[in-house]
Amino acid sequence: RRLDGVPCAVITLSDRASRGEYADRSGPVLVEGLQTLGADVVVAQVLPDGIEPLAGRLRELAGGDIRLCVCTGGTGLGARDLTPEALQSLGTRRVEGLSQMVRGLSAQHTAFAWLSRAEVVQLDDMLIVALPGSPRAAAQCLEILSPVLGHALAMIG
Ligand code: MTE
Ligand code: CU1
Repeated sequence: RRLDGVPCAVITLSDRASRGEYADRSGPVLVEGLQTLGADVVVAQVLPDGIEPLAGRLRELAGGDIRLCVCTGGTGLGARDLTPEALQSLGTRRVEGLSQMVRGLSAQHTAFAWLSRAEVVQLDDMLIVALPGSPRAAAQCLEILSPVLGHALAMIG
């Protein structure tokens, strides 16, 4: 399988899910998708929207064993959609082609895909993938990226 044994994290960004106002469904969808690819999901958590919670957590994770961190939510145009800004604040290196791949192939499902500020970036030896928030979008986007994630991680080293 494409991600056999790769230590992964899944982070859901949602103010409401973090307050317990509704159950996070996208995180579990991504955990299952990654496990199906063979990955070892060692972190799965919900954080509130905003720059600091995500940036702080990613800074911690970057020092450890996690090679792939898949985030969901906060890529839209709302005032609290700040996932791309959190990634930017860390001085990450953008993998422009993979962001384009996510949007371009998602557009086969919905034209709203072009509204997503989904991103793929590198932070040290961790690849960070920031996907839209709905469970359906998260599943579709992971599927879109799955053919290239293994090779991307192999290049990072
Ligand atoms: N991408 C895919 N593959 N499938 C989807 O259903 N939904 C879009 C888009 N990308 C969608 C998608 C919608 S409706 C929005 S508003 C944006 O992602 C941003 O989502 P977010 O604000 O939940 O991060
Ligand atoms: Cu939308």
